[in-house]
Amino acid sequence: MGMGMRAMARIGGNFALTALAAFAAAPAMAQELVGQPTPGGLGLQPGASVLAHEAAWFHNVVLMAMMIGISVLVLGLLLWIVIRYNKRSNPTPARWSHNTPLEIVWTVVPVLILVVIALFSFRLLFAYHNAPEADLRVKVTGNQWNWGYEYPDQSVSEFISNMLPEDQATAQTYRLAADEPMVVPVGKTVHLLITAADVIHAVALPAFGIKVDAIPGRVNQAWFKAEQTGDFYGQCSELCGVDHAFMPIHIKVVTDAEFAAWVASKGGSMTKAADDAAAAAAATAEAAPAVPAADAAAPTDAAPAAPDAAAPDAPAAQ
Ligand SMILES: [Cu+2]
Repeated sequence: MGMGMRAMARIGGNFALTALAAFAAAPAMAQELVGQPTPGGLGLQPGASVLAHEAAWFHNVVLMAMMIGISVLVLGLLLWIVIRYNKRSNPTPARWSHNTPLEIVWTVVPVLILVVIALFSFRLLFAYHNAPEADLRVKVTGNQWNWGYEYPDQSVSEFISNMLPEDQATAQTYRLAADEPMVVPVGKTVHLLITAADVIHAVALPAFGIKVDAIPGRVNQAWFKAEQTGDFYGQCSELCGVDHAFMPIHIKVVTDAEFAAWVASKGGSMTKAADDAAAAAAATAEAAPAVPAADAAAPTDAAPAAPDAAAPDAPAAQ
């Protein structure tokens, strides 16, 4: 009996120590690896975008507090009933049933808990949907079993991103790293236009707080603004077939200059949007020869003014 108790105490003590060590070690280890899973890590990956911080706060502060509070309350009630109302301490049990005030309390309190969760949850949902103005758009297409990335504003046509084979990746980044990552500039708002070519896939990138389905015939949207340069890894998160585990999402965040160099290496142009606006303005000028030459030339010089060049004609025509 004595031995048994001692062994139990030792196991309990070891468990408590292990749990404590895991909690103490997790934040320290998690700080070392941003954008990828940490071996032995607990909890969410450290965030590198505003949505990831907000989602982590919602989970760690709001939801965890409620889960712990409810668990402790229920455990306390159970222990109280077991100790106070067992057969020995309470030989003659009460025979009453129903207690209206108590029933109102256990209906209203859970409703209030859900309302509080909903308030924070909707706030987060709106943050996901109210994306700031895009600095850059990337069309993301899920294929069986790789990803296609296209940059319409920079005229970078779609390229395919395949998983790096085992002998070219490190043990840590195998099944996370890709041969042709999506490259984006740091500190810029990136809109992802997400679709699929065959079956449903999903874009998930924990460090940016993103998980959005890629559905054939439909364009879903996600956004992020990377806070630091580096490699960020995610994976397809919708079971999409036999190679589902082999189509990682690898996003490389670089400086503006590096991004411009990368766009050039892909045969794209950083000024594509400006080029298009200028071309549209020139076309408008040609289509309306009556416009004085000075007015026609102005929008060509200042590309963003191109839509205004057409505007004065429109109300006149109606
Ligand atoms: Cu997939």
